[in-house]
Amino acid sequence: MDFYGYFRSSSSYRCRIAFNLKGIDYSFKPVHLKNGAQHEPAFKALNPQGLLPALVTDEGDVLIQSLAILEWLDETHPTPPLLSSDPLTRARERGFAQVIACEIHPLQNLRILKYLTGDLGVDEAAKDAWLTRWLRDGLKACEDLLAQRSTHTEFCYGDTPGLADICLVPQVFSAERFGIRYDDLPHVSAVYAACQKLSAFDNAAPKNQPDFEA
Ligand SMILES: N[C@@H](CCC(=O)N[C@@H](CS)C(=O)NCC(=O)O)C(=O)O
Repeated sequence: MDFYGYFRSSSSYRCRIAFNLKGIDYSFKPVHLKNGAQHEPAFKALNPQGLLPALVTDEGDVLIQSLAILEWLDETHPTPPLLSSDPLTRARERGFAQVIACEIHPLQNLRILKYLTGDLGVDEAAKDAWLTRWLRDGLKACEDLLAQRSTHTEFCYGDTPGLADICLVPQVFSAERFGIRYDDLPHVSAVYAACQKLSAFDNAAPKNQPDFEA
């Protein structure tokens, strides 16, 4: 399959972790977000939203939206599973993933930051305040959700990494990139550290991608 991504894109990062955990081979098609390649007609023919990632399956079907791609990967390559076999835990894993993918990440997206600093004329300090407000609030909610668990497992919702961890790690990476602190969030920090020890996560990191730029 063909995977359209970018080293620094956190929704691409999520999919890379899942590919690695499941041992799925793919052909990487870099789309240079900073240069605006996501707006080119060839890419918009795949994803009219002009957003990464996009996955073209071996049958030629195009999939967009990282959470949908992750669930499709899990359904078509069930081992190891990304979701618990228990419906309640599954709902919690999906809820946690959506806190990140639907509530935090959209507010740090390139097009949003460009609109703030370009169209609205917001200065760098105000942009940083925006990022700090929304990323900190979001990670604090993740911390509180992890603290509420009845069992404090090594990963978010179990002894093996799953959907929630796949979403958390790129979000913490983004916090680091934007200079947002999270060292006072012990559960988030512990899960992040546990994931970092796994090659599936390390190999998916932006610095280890073929299109990486310092
Ligand atoms: N909800 C989407 C988010 C997709 C998204 O925002 N992708 C970013 C990269 S992480 C992007 O392509 N941004 C391009 C832009 O803002 O112009 C998903 O989970 O796939």
